[in-house]
Amino acid sequence: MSKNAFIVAFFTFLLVSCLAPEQNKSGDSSQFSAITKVQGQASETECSDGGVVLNYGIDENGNGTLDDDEVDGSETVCHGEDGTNGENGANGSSCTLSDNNDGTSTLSCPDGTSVTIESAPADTGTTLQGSFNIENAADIEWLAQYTSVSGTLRISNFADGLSTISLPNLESVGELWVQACQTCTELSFPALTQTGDFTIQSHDVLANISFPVLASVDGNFIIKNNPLLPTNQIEDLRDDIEEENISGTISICGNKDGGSCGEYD
Ligand SMILES: [Ca+2]
Repeated sequence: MSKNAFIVAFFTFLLVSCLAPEQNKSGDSSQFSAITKVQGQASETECSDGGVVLNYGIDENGNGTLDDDEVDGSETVCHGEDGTNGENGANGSSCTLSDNNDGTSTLSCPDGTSVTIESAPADTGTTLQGSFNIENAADIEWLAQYTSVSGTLRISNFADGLSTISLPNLESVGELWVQACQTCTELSFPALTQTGDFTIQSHDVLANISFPVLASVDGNFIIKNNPLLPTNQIEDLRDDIEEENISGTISICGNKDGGSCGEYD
């Protein structure tokens, strides 16, 4: 029952209770009945939370309607004050993502729905298949995206004046051949652990080489004819790798403070 309907019913009950004795006196209660009619909404000054103005009277002509000339009076009935706000409800639960450890993950939601998605592949580095000849700085930059080269990496005959050749991401190479960079003073391969044949030769100004984690040379170890590269630095590298991890011939000659190469070196 709406609030207004309740008010009308309540008021009708009151009115019937008050008027019934007089009607009984007349002995003809069926001819007259009390009736109310909503005149309109109560004003805000009358009812701060809203309400209605009710007209009441006797339906003297028995037409079921309170006609204007039947109105005996009016009453304003206000709604009750609004209650205080309730407490906020608990937060809803959200979807969860679980790893299936098989390259997929499952997203599950409280409503029972779920979806399996492929996980992003782990960053395992990339292998460049084949053999490549690196000749300038742009080639070096391009190669930096790879961690491995399956074939021979030949770095030779640089013509663009690069002084340092650095491949910080390269971890393994099928064969490394660095030759005749006439402006190169330094070679830096900080991540290289594995190579096949290992050759560094014929650099006029090369003075420093850095292979701090190189642990295996599956082939010949040849560093020769680099007049500014100290021989003891080369020998230290050879010792760090350890000779048993070098499967082929070791040739160190023609470098700074070292002996010259013979006919067959
Ligand atoms: Ca009437």
